[in-house]
Amino acid sequence: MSGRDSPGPSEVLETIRVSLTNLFSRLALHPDQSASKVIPDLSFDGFLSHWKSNGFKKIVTMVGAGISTSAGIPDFRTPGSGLYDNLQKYNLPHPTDIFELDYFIENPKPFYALAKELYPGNFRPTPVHYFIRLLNEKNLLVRHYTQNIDSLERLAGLPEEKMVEAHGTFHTNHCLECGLEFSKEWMKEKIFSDTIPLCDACNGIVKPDIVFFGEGMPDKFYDMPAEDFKNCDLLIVMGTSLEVYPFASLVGHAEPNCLRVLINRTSIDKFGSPTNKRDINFIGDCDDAVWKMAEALGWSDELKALIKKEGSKFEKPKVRTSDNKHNDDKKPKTSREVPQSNQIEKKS
Ligand code: CNA
Repeated sequence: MSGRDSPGPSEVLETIRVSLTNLFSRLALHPDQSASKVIPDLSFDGFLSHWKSNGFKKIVTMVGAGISTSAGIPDFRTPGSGLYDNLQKYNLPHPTDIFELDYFIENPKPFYALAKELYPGNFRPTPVHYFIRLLNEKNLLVRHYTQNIDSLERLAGLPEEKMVEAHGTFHTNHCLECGLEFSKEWMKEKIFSDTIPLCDACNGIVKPDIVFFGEGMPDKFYDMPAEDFKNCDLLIVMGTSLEVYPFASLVGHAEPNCLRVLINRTSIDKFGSPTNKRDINFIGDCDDAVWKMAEALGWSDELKALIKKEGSKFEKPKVRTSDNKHNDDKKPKTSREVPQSNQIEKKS
């Protein structure tokens, strides 16, 4: 869901610079190749003990759909459960067409049917989202770059100015013909009443401001990395296949002495090489990884308390019955034991 139609000369130069940096780091031909490893032990445990003893000062996070799968939102590319394997009911010529602008203009129905299923507000944030909020509260987070359109970062309480929602959000909506803006509430009403949203002024199609293939990324995405990555000492990349450009090229902005940690269920060829000096791979679940980080740093109780406090905002007030009175008397679960089914009960 990305890509500009006609980038300007400075964007072209920047893309070339980032591509070359990526290529050099993949080939381990970085100008700084004689330097030693950024930390002595490039295993995940080595990273945790370095963080514990030396700390990091400026952290950038970069995430994709994998940080929201434990909330119940499918990603794109996981075989079987990913969205691209489950769009048959929409009879699309190709699964990615659901996010193609040209296809949308011809046939917006499949997109709006999917938008209803995945509408932000039906799901609650995961431990990863709250861990990122904790990084911010500890003044360690420079910026959070997300490809997600589920707004779970906002729901987790991460301030808007700390985020770059690279593929846009459902928070604002515009008419594709005349550019008139429509509110989130207006769009939600259309989506949930299965009505194709048409502009009150010109009858054009109104689309949420999420970035489709063939559309431009928000200016912030181009403006902020140069400053954000300056002196950044840790880049954490979570739950992304790094398949979608230009978002994936952000990893090339990290300076040679910036440690880059990839946390993902599947390994990614282009991330790290056997001779790399600063890349760490954690192949597994990102909720597990953040709990390991929290534990190593002594933040587990704080993270649990934050999840518990914020989680209560999503819960319906209980109606006391003799049955649940009995259950209430049982020992309370810790927040880590609270099931992360994450489907938010709709508030009436
Ligand atoms: P992707 O290409 O589907 O990759 C997701 C990656 O996450 C895969 O490599 C998975 O192995 C991995 N993964 C899945 N679950 C976990 C987990 N629990 N722990 C660790 N790793 C996991 O998705 P990307 O985000 O890389 O691709 C970018 C697209 C997907 C963007 O345009 C998004 O807008 C779009 N997308 C967003 C959402 C959302 O907002 N939640 C959902 C689906 C797709």
